[in-house]
Amino acid sequence: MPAGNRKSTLRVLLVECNNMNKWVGTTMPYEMHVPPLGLMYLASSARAALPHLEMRIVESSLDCPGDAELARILDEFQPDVVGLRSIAFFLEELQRVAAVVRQSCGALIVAGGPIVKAYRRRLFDDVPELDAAVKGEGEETMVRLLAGDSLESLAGVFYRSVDEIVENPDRDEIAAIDRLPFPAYDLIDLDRYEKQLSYAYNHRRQGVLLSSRGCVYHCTYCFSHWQRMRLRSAENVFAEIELLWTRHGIRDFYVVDDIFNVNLKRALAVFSMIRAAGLKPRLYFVNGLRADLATSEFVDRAIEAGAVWFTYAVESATEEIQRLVEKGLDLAKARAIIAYTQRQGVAVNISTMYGFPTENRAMADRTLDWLAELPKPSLLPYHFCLRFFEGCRINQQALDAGWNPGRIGLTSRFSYNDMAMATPTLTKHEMNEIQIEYHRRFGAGNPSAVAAAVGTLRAIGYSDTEIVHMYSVLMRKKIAEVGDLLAAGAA
Ligand code: B12
Ligand code: SF4
Repeated sequence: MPAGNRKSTLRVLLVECNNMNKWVGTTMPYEMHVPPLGLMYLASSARAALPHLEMRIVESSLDCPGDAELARILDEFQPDVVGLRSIAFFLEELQRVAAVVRQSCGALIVAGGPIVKAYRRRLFDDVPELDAAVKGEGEETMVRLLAGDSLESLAGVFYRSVDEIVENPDRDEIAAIDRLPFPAYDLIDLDRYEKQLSYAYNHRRQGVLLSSRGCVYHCTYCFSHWQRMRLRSAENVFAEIELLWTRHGIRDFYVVDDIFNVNLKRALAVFSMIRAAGLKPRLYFVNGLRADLATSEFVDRAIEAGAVWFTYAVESATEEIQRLVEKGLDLAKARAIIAYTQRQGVAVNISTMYGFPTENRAMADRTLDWLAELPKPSLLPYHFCLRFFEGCRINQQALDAGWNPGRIGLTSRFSYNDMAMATPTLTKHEMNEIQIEYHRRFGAGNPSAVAAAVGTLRAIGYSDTEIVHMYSVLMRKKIAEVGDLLAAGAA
């Protein structure tokens, strides 16, 4: 590996280790695949710093769902280093990929992504093939590693030494994130991703945008592996949009920031640059927008700049739970701006959750009643059972509320839409009832909600094929045409 490597070119294979079957269910005819942004960032930084690299990016469930396919890629590429990104949910896939890599070649195996801070040194027990794991932000650590720095001297890693796992100090996060090179879109096949479902369940040439890193809030249930929040400048964000527009022909941009609207002035500046340049992108805020920071001006300017998809993270409409999870959302402001956005005819998703420590049936019902007071239901049925990720403060809150420790850990391995388990304040039956009640009132069980969602999707440019594919995933059954879907709404 690096220090002792005599070859003039260093070959680095980066693998997104995910298993979309596990996520959407094995019977699904369509899968969601999003360009692996973290790996594309790593690749562009590494190439900019070290010209002698040859890099390749693959997504395991898309490019090599079988061991033989993965072994073939390894045999053909002959990597010196294999970098694996994963999240806690996909531990088994990380294990599968690491085992095949170790059987196939002698490359250095390095893990990264949220799974590292979730599992920490225990990851080396679960994945014995690992040589090292990078904590949090990866660009600088990866560059130093590939430049030949020894693992002993490398900040920001865990590594396997002779008979122990060593943790080095954290690396400071990059302050000037405007200096990071834009993600390496040339290393992924955009045509291939267009055939998959995007984060907004349509088939488009996908641009994925991360205009900030981290978050200023500290909700107790949130898993964040960034240390602090950093914003890219409006100019830098616009420059990336323009580059993706001109060089890669991308028209659909999926914004994955934790809170894109945390700084209103910057958000408005991005929108006015898009308009001034005469670009007409479609913007999808697929991750969270903070509703009580949004204003009618934000919504209007966003729509003028092409926004068609807004996602507001509410979680619970009770003051008790807002306090417990330290989110502190102003529910009156949230309701007003959500209603305003819905009236503009764009897609509006409202993410809510149930199953919080100390939450009882009356509190969970209050969230449903709050949703009923809005002009429309959430476009996507986003009412999830709370999941506990290792390292989150809510785990201690659950223990304090008398939860069974074994159950807390278990939930992070389930998908958000998997069935719920009982809590000390909600029986399993009640948990199921809450989910059924949500779908009866706002989701697939309400024909007028489905019809309204279909109308909005068509209005923002979704084809009927996209709508059918989207609902096949959401309802976990194959729907042949939109007519069937509207009829199925009553089922
Ligand atoms: C986009 C996104 C998705 C997309 C696409 C996923 C993808 N391609 O990664 C979709 C919608 C499919 C998705 C789904 C889910 N997601 Co998601 N998702 C995100 C989101 C919003 C952004 C990810 C991203 O692009 N970040 C930006 C890049 C730059 O960061 P990064 O990938 O972490 O990479 C950096 C470092 O981690 C490191 N790094 C990463 N890989 C490697 C590899 C090596 C070798 C090295 C050295 C370094 C390194 O360097 C990178 C650059 O600094 C994050 C939240 C967030 N803000 O990060 C959640 C997040 C990753 N998702 C999460 C979860 C739980 C899920 C689901 C399991 C939800 C569910 N239960 O149904 C599903 C699983 C399906 C799936 N395929 O991922 C959690 C993971 C928590 C955990 N403890 O593991 C997160 C952190 C959200 C949260 N706070 O809960 N997700
Ligand atoms: S849940 Fe959202 S607002 Fe809260 S800390 Fe996480 S990213 Fe920030």
